Amino acid sequence: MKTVITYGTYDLFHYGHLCLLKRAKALGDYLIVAVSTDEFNEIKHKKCVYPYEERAAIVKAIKYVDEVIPESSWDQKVSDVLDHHVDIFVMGDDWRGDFDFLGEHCEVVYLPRTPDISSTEIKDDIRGGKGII
Ligand code: C2G
Repeated sequence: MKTVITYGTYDLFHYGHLCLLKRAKALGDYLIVAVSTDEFNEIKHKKCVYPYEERAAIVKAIKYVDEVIPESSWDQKVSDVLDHHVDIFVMGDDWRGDFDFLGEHCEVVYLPRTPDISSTEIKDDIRGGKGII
């Protein structure tokens, strides 16, 4: 059984997230998604609309996802890969190169981002550019 892991904020779940998770699952048999906690998002300077519990529940409901774990620090990836016997680490290619260090523990795959969609753009669209949210 091939285990795949990926990490993300997954706020305002959108088609780009879905495409990433679908392709990540297609690389193996079991997909773990580490969803960043609200506290970790503070560190990432990412302001979320949905709290962790809701972001994690939405990701867990996606049929490609087998397990959701919290991502609470930048430094947990090596132990996650070892603890969960991960074979493949996957991220969108906006992260290309950032996680190559994991290559000594598992395969590292960067997948092309889905163009023209992001949680930030969705927020801007809803705001209509007025920044009211
Ligand atoms: N993604 C994508 N296409 C988009 C938007 C996002 O393929 N149009 C991918 C990202 O590359 C990432 C995943 O979807 O692999 C989740 O994206 P975010 O929720 O924006 O994750 P991010 O805030 O980049 O957090 O330790 C890693 C971080 O937790 C990643």
